[in-house]
Amino acid sequence: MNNIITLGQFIIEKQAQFPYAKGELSRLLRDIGIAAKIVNREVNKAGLMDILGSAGSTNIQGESQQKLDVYANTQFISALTSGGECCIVASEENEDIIRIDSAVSKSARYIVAIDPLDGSSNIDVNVPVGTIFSIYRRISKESLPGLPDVLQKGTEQVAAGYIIYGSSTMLVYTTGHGVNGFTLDPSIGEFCLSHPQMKIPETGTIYSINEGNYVHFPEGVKQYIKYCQVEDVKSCRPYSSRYIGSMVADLHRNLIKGGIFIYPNTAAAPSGKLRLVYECNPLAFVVEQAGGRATNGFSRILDLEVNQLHQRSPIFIGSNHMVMKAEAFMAGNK
Ligand code: AHM
Ligand code: MG
Repeated sequence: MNNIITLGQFIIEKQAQFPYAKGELSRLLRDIGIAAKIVNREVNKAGLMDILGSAGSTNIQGESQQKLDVYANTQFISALTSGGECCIVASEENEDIIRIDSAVSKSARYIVAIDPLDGSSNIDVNVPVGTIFSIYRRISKESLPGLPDVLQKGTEQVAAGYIIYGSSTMLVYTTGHGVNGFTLDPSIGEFCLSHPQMKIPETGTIYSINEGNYVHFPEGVKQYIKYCQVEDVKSCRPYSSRYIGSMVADLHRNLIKGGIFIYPNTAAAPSGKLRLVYECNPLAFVVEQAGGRATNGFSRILDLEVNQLHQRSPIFIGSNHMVMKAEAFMAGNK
């Protein structure tokens, strides 16, 4: 085994570059990595256990919860609670923030927002699913930590990333100094650095959108889709359409190969489907750090005001040139 750098070693090395760092963020990232391995174990053997299918409950969004949704949520919350570095967890699966009241957590300086199992409607058919996480610094000083600590703009994130439970399991994250990807080596049970300093290609040939909703899309999106389908040798069009329906998987592919992912507003969902706090902001941070772009069609995702925990936003995210092109179509149809 030559030159293997595990996630744990990498985090410690990075921390050493910041002599005043107290190691809390490092420990938080380590806790997320541990919870990811536990969830990965269950996702991997899902077909063998009584863990597939609906849990018979609905989450705050009114969506049916899968048993694995509930399992992943419990694992991440428990890892973050026992770690002691985090004073609030906000989860896509919970209506309210979870304030961690243990003696150590009262003085903890970090807030974590998670979508514990994104794309969970795909679990039963063995399609990749993911976990998305986002870390903020607590802004409440004397007072108890609360909702304002969570409702910070995406620009205030100190770290964000995702885990993709796919043909191999990867953890990809940024602390604002580029993006690094780690692949889980099941034989040693460690995430190992496999994709250092990830960069998204400036442009690509893949567009990802649920085209079944075409009739409900804004005019600018309809025109951009037509643009993607028109033949043009110079820009390698027509582009390929690839839509897994699991955002982490669609985004991960586009991050590596180049492409654009769009979940726009529709007539039925005027603010789109995806959540700003749990999905859009963390993935926008990762993609920007990889050299890409993320907007709501008009404005940068990371600059959007966050007013509600479960706020939704349209998203156009991926390779710089492709996102800018889609924005140009949106601007022509304001
Ligand atoms: P979830 O958090 O409830 O799993 O929903 C988010 C998922 C994304 O992963 C995916 O991109 C999108 O929903 C797919 O939605 P649709 O089926 O409307 O295309
Ligand atoms: Mg989700």
